[in-house]
Amino acid sequence: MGNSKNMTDSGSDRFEQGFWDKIREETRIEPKDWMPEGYRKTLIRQIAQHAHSEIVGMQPEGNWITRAPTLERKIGLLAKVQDECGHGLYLYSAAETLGASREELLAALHEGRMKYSSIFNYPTLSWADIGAIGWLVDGAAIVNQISLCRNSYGPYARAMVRICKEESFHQRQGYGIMLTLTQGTDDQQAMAQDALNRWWWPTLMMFGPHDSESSHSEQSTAWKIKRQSNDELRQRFIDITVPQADHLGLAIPDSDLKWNEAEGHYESGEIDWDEFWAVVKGGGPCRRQRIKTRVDAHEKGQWVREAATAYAHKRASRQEAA
Ligand code: BYC
Repeated sequence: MGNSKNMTDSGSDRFEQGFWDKIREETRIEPKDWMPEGYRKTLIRQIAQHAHSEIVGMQPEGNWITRAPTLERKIGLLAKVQDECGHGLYLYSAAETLGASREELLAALHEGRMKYSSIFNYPTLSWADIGAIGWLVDGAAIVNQISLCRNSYGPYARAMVRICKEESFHQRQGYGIMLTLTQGTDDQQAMAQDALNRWWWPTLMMFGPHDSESSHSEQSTAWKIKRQSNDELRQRFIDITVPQADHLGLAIPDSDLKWNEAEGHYESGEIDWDEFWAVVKGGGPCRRQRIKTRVDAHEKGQWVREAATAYAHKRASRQEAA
């Protein structure tokens, strides 16, 4: 690996200068390029947190596959959950290019040493929650990830391009579910409103703390890992989503929400930051269940990994013999 320990420790001025030249010129940093150790560690943290979010995010939705109301909805949801697994794979692969193995990252997730997005610690109580996740959670993910398509690390940026394309289908299937429910019976409309009430604020929390409270933003912005700030992206999401809620005939659960004509943005109420930090620190309503389900799935999949490894060895030795 190009950024071996010796190289990063010695970190000669020439290498460092070359790194910053690339950052300034918007040339992507690639796995074999020299990079500061902090840059590598920050990327591993963020990419792994993102990968963990994808695979833990399969759980709240996977929970509804057997209960989808129609065959078409079931097929759509199954495909979405499979896509999320694929996104995890692209992201773990991107982290591997930085020298972090999938095994060690998964162990860190399972042992609570690494985070995943706060949003997946909330329960999916009704079918409308599947609509709300697609519309809001995937909608928020797209806003964040479109920005990440321009991040400075090549493998991460390229993974984001593909993930964003797939997320846009997810967002549309979620909005489609909400549209069907809001055009349905009074009970269905109430279900859709209830889902929006429960998912709105946790979705806004996905963008992270206010810029003033964000410990990593300044450095990550200098390295062009982050291209827009937490608050800028959150504001963009609100501006895009409020008209969509209006179209559905649903009310955003924020009495302070109002359009500011002069600014060209919606003003909104304050997030409950105590709740955010409690969830981030492991206190979310479903956290224990999510980790247990993940660890169980990992243990049950041990034989699959062993079989795949044995098959790969067999193929390699046959090719060698041929
Ligand atoms: N949840 O300095 P900050 C998806 C942590 S999956 C938990 O602003 P940063 C999808 C943060 O890690 C969506 N923790 O951090 C999947 C840091 O803690 P440490 C996942 C959070 O990294 C299935 C501390 O708070 N998307 O799309 O500069 C179905 C200070 O924060 C959260 C990504 O992961 C949170 N919400 O900015 C459907 C995108 N927010 O490490 C959809 C990639 C903050 O110092 N990640 N923290 O202990 C990012 O863009 C950035 O990491 C963040 C945070 C904007 C999230």
